[in-house]
Amino acid sequence: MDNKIVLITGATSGIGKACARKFAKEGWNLILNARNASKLETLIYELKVEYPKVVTWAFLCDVSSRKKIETALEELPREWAEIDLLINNAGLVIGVDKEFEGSLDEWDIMIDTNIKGLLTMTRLVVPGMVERGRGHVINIGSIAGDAAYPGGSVYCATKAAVKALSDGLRIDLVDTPLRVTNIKPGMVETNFSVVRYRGDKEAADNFYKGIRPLTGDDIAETVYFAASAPEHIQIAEVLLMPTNQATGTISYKKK
Ligand code: 8X3
Repeated sequence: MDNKIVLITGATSGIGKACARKFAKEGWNLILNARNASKLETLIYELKVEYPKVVTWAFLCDVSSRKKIETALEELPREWAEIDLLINNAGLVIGVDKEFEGSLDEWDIMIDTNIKGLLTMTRLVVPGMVERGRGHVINIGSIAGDAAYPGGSVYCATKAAVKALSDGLRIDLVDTPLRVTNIKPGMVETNFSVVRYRGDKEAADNFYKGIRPLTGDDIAETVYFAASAPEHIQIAEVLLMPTNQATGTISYKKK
């Protein structure tokens, strides 16, 4: 393929979708991951309408399932296999409970997606990059990984893990041309916040009252900036937040 190839996990909403549009606009070929086939089809259709020249591959699987990722990678045609950029974006937060009260099942989902999904993708995609002597992994971490906040214990722990895994990978790749970036957004208004409040849109909207939050597009611009930096520059970390946010230690109160 003439154009560079980016694989984006969790591509059908929020930051992932914004990244898909940004990289399509910039002429990259897109491997788009999602769990939901019809949402993925809709995204691919929308991208085709907006960017008629875009070339896409649907990478349908739940990143929390190692087996499903392995199968989806095996099914990747040879011309798609040489991935230049892996954007580990798939991630979620469910609930704002205390660590001694929350749902073990919801915590499993967060840990399996935010940590194990990201790690499996990295483990399976990076060896090819090392072999080819080129590649970049951009992890979507969070300000939540820098310090725990009330109502965020397990989610914050998963994002602290993303920081450790990004730093560890950067160390392990230091003698290669590959780059590793951890993007750490603060408050971003996407469907992500609605999932945090288990579907309660009013509670999610309320949270942003009085401030202008970041958008998925704001984050996608930063991701693209890191991806398109000259090869000798490794943007290791970016912490970005709305102008009226100063720290990550916000209180996510129960409604
Ligand atoms: C999302 C940032 O602070 O809303 O990762 O949890 S925060």
